[in-house]
Amino acid sequence: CAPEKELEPEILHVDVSERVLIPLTQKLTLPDTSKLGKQTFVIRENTRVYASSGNEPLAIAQRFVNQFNKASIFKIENAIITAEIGEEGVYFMIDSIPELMYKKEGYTIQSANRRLVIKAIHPSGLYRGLQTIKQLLPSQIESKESVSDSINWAVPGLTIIDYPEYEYRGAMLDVARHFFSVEDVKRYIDLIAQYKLNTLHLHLTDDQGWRIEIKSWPKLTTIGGKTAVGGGKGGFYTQEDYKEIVEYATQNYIAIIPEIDMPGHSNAALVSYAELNCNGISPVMYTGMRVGFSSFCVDKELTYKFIDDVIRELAAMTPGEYIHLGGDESQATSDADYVKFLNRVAPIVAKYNKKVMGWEDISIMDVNEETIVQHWTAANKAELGVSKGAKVVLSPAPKTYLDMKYNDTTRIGLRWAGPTAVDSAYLWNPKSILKDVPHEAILGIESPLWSETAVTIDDVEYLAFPRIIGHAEMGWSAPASLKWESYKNRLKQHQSRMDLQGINYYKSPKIFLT
Ligand code: TNX
Repeated sequence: CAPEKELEPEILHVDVSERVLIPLTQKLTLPDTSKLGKQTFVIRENTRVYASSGNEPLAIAQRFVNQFNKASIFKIENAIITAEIGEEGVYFMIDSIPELMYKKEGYTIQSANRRLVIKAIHPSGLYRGLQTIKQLLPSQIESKESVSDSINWAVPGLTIIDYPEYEYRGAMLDVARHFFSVEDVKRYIDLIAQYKLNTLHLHLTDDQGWRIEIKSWPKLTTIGGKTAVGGGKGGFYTQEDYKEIVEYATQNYIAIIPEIDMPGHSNAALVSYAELNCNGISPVMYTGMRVGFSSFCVDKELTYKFIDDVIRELAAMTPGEYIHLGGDESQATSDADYVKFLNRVAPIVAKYNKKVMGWEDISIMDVNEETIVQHWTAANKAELGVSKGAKVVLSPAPKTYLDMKYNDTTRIGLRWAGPTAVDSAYLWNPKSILKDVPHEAILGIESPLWSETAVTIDDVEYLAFPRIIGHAEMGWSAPASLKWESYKNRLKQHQSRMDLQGINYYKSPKIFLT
């Protein structure tokens, strides 16, 4: 290894302002100016990467090595396990950290001349810390092939103590209106994970398509999965596909929340099985964009046998705690029937050891402390749920619906809650969306992307990016640090990172070079 005296501080000094972070960290401290240059950490050919014992820290450290080796012209060696911090190198260590008590996703980084040390109390924190490390390196770290220019792989000297403001930071993808392949979903996971989101809610069923194989009711997918909005070819996930998505998400410390929408938004199921309809007659597949016309048959016993089978099979493949029951826009079901129905279904979810999540409309049923209601349009309904003890996730449509157009001229998107420009998506206060809701009841923020107008993953990226990045920052960073001008400048500096990843983001002329 190169002795310290050979280093040239002038060349190695990296100003942290050249490495802007999104989301902002909670606490970042720089070494005093006289030591700045000397404190820069540089990755060289002989740099070793270490992890504390256990599969997960090692896998996270190896992820770092793999990404580095993809981008760099010289290669570093595979990560190895170490019991303690010793020689020069990069360290991913599980440790007890008093400042991070109860902060499962928190982490610390210390970057100095000889060592770059990431510590956390849980592997998920190491994984979040890895995302910060990538942003502390030159943007070429995102390159998918080795960059030929000689890159100074330097991390500025600093100390970070970081943890999320909210425990739930999510994205939702509607795979029912248009279907997205396993590869597409993995790509979306990659893109959101780098901004420290921890939940992906999959809207698996709707009037236009049923997208998850249920072995005891096979026609759901062979019939109900056959089409999509606009009459396209549709598709579905086999149980193996779904498990592959769950596994991929787990490796990225993202929980999957599957949604089976009920009692409304159920036309695809009702088409698949005539006997689920009150009159025993199947409707036809629907490929339009209307909502609110379908309902499961509340007074048929078969309905509950069906839902028990679906939830049993889904719960068995879902390690996360929640099953989302939808419950939105059930205009074809009376309120009395709606409550009767959901009060029978919620215990089925509990029977399979899962907790209920639903759109805020479900607040009129017997929700409890374990329920999550998801606010989207009617604050009073979410407030009702919270008054009964439920927790809330915020997805206010005018701010977080990624399927809204950015402005009148953008090529895809709906209009009903928008248009939503990039600044508008960022400029809102999660604490003032609902009245009389204690801060502890707000679990976090989710950005839903309904896919009526999104046909390909390129369309998804166009609608999601960059708005979802702002939501990710709101979910992670301290509220007092959220300033549009600062965020806008940082986002602009992330353009090259997005370009290297081939993200099809909307190039808002207010922010990016076009
Ligand atoms: C409302 S938000 C819906 C969806 C549509 C979406 C389009 C919600 C719970 N329901 O069925 O796809 O608007 O923006």
